Amino acid sequence: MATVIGRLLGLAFLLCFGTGLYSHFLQQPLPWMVFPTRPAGLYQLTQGTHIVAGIACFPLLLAKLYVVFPQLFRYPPVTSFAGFLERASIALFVGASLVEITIGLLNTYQWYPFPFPFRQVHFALSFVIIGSLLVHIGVKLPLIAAHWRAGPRVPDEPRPVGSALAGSATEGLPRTRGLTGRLLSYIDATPTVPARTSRRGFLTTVALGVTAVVGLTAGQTFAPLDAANLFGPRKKGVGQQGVPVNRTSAQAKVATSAMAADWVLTVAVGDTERSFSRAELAALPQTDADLPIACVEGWSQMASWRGVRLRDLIDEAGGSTDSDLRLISLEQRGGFRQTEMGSEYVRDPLTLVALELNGEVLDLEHGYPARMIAPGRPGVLQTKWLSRIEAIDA
Ligand SMILES: Nc1nc2c(c(=O)[nH]1)N[C@H]1C(S)=C(S)[C@@H](COP(=O)(O)O)O[C@H]1N2
Ligand SMILES: [Mo]
Repeated sequence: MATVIGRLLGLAFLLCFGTGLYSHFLQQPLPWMVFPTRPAGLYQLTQGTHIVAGIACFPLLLAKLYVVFPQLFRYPPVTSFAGFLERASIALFVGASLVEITIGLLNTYQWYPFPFPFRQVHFALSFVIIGSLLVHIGVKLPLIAAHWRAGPRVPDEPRPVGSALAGSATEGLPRTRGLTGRLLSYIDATPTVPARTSRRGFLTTVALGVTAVVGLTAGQTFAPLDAANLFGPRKKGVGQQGVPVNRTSAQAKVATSAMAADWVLTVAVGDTERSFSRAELAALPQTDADLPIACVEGWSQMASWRGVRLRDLIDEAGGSTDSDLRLISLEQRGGFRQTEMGSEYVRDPLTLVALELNGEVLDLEHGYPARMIAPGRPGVLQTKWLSRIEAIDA
């Protein structure tokens, strides 16, 4: 049972780790990194998977802890070096995992009751988790190998949950010497604990738990599950122009500057600057694109945008689409007032300086007078209330 749940948990953690790294590097790329801009919903998929797999970790981790619980508090706790490694990696793994998924869940609710920066800690802990998981698997490797070598078990009575996990798997195997032998005998010495529930009942409970927490939140990303989205913090279609708003114009303190009659979007390339009023932007050729807003916090929403192709605007201003860009918002403070965009997004014909959303003039809350919208990018980089676009010299 510990193995079955451990595998599922391992899979969920690997999904979270991979999609998490992708999200991290999109936001903080290394200089040589180039990202795919298509499919347009790629980030919606990876980040939706990240949140869903993370949420599934709650019942899985609790189930795993429940199954191995008696062994966690065995006495004496450590009798050998291998045993020490095993204990230490588990302590680290369990502690770090619980903190990781808890702050991750709180983040989806935009609630930060902890005194440290979320993103850096979530990122750093993921390496602690994967590292301790590798040590854990490494230490258990002899046991895992012995299990596979032992061949298929003869079907017998349903095995109770909470019975000695290892003892049965190594029964009848010849004793080996060295670290492996010490480890096996260490694990074999685990006392058998009485059955607390049947295997089938337990697995059903875990499956129901996973289905419930995933089913009741995944709708914030995966549209077909929208109706069942009871606990996801955002609902599809709720918000101005049918799209949720992440940070409001009031929070960003841009209500006045965004509505100002003399607003212009300045495009700076090399030593030249060109400013476009909203009317001038609207007079340039307009393009329609269906692109999602896909927030790192897990919600996403498809929307129809209309505006000027970014590459046309850069052309118009005399720039090259081989340059990376810096996008600057009217917002004076806040982490997302300034973002950078790789030239792969500049060249993509779906990347727009959007002036309209779902058939109407862009709402102030969605970034009026103009906002960036590009395929395959995290919501945080879809800068609202644009003020200035600068080419970054290579
Ligand atoms: N200037 C600015 N742009 C911003 C933000 C912000 O705080 N300031 N938030 C970003 C985030 S986190 C998301 S998810 C999207 C959400 O866009 P929406 O509010 O139009 O749905 O806008 C992005 N653009
Ligand atoms: Mo976001």
